[in-house]
Amino acid sequence: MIDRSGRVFVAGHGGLVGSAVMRRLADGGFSDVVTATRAELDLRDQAAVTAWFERVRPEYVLLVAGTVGGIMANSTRPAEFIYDNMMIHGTVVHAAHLAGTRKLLYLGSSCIYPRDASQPITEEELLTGPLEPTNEWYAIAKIAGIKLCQAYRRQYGSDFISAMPTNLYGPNDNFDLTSSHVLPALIRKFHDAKMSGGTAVEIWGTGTPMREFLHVDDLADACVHLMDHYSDDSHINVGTGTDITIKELAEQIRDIVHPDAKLVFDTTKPDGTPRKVLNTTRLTTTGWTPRIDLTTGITTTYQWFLDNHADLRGV
Ligand code: GFB
Repeated sequence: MIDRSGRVFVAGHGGLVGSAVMRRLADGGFSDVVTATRAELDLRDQAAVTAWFERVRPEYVLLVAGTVGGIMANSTRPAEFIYDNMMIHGTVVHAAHLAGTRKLLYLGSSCIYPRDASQPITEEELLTGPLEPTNEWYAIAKIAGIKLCQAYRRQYGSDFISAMPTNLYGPNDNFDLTSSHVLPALIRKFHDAKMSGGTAVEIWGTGTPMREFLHVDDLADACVHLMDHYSDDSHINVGTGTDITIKELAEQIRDIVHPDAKLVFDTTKPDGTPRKVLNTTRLTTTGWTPRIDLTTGITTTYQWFLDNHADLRGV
């Protein structure tokens, strides 16, 4: 178990994952949690990050910062996705090493695996085949992050671990239709249709791709669990082990948000990876399983949207 009174740095505390980690640390009795806003610290700037670590000296680091987005953002902004992420991981891991950080958890993504990986995807599938083209820039940066942690562990004995979460959603998600992931995008689209009295809701692609969805509060809980109980060279998958088609997801969201709506598939938009479901055996053998089922998760995330997005909810 890591020391609850030790200083913990959450890199990326304002994002979907970071804000969930902040809630989990507060609930877990962590008494010394430190953060830095983008204005205070540019995580892509090695000199600034090194100086910050020398001054603040966090004992533990949860590296959950990054430039993230859905299929469209990944395919249209490849330079930002590869540069920002490679820099952020490089600076923070190196500074943590220099400052003698006791343990660091680096968060990757299930898109690190080959497009045609065997399903459910085990950790061993990494680097066994070509990546999905819509997100290869982000995936390459995330793979570099895993290798970075392994390299520091091998050369310096650093206790740096990597976790690979599946597709995430929850409070503080991005509901912008050009950069969001599918789940918040569809909540917003069904909601917008309901508010405008419309029934047609556009779903990108064919609806046949399969995805696995994990509530971000479950991920945050898994991160703390792994900080307490996992210390290995290999990355570890974090998911539910269950997937559904995008059509089934859209139907579930429709039933919760706007039951009268009709699904219209825009097949000019990309499908991306045909299927992406993680094998979570390694995680479950450490004694962790998720708690929030998809229906509950969608319902509470929609409520969060209604409570927090007066700007977007058409009132
Ligand atoms: O969530 P998403 O953008 O990312 O898309 P990926 C998942 C699937 O939902 C794709 C479809 O087949 C989309 O075509 N989809 C349907 C939609 N309607 C929509 C919509 O309105 N918005 C969006 N965004 N999708 C991402 C990667 O891949 O997964 C990232 O690009 C990251 O690198 C993330 O790894 C977890 O699951 O395809």
